[in-house]
Amino acid sequence: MKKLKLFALTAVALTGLTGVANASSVLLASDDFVGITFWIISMGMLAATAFFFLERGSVAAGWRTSITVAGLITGIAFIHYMYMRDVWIQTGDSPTVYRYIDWLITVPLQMIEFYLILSAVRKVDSGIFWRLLVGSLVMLIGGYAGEAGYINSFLGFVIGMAGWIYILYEIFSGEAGKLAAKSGNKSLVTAFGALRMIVTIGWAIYPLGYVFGYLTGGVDANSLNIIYNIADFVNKIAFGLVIWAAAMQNTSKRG
Ligand SMILES: *C/C=C(C)/C=C/C=C(C)/C=C/C1=C(C)CCCC1(C)C
Repeated sequence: MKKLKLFALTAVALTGLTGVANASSVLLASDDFVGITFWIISMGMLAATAFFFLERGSVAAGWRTSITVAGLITGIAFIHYMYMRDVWIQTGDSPTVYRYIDWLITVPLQMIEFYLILSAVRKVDSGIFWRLLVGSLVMLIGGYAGEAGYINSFLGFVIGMAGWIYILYEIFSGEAGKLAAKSGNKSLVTAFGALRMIVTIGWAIYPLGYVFGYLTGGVDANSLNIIYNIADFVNKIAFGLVIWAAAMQNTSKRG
């Protein structure tokens, strides 16, 4: 256990140092508010990652994997934020490709979380995970094709929305939603409900960013990036904290 913690912390510290070594020659300007949000969020992701890895051992065994995955999500986002921040500060361009690579890894990991928290308290069919994965791929590939200009940006939006609506269907009315309701575990039901609200309200910020950035006449890179940055802060860090809180509740009841 100690070794694992040490390893996790060393990994986090090393990536932090690599980032410092990569630091650009162009420094953050005091009026670059978008750049400032990139900095704040990258540090938030670092802190959350250290927190989740250190807390992993404090929860009941069945919940540990979900806490590890929460740390992986913020850790992967932390590294992408270091690159995104540099692209923004040095060029003033939207770091679209890094953002979508980050989403492409972290959104499926969040879909795994729904499966993991259900399986912490009961037996579940892995079909739940596969359906959520397909929904998230349709959402992200549609959005990327639209943002990167491979297809018409409105068409990309429609495809992306279809994927998201499918995910919402699965967690509200599909098998995942039904299993959570029937689980009989109070902390799980609360956590599942909170994660569902994050995927509904927190995630709605992204399509709004897309609408303001791409669909309402010309790309407004400032608002698009601020909106996406704030959304990531809520949807990755708060998402993990909700799981951690449920895990702690289940743990104290047992111990
Ligand atoms: C950590 C990153 C997360 C949770 C990213 C989530 C991204 C979305 C929910 C994106 C959704 C989009 C649509 C629903 C419509 C089309 C464009 C997207 C890809 C921005």
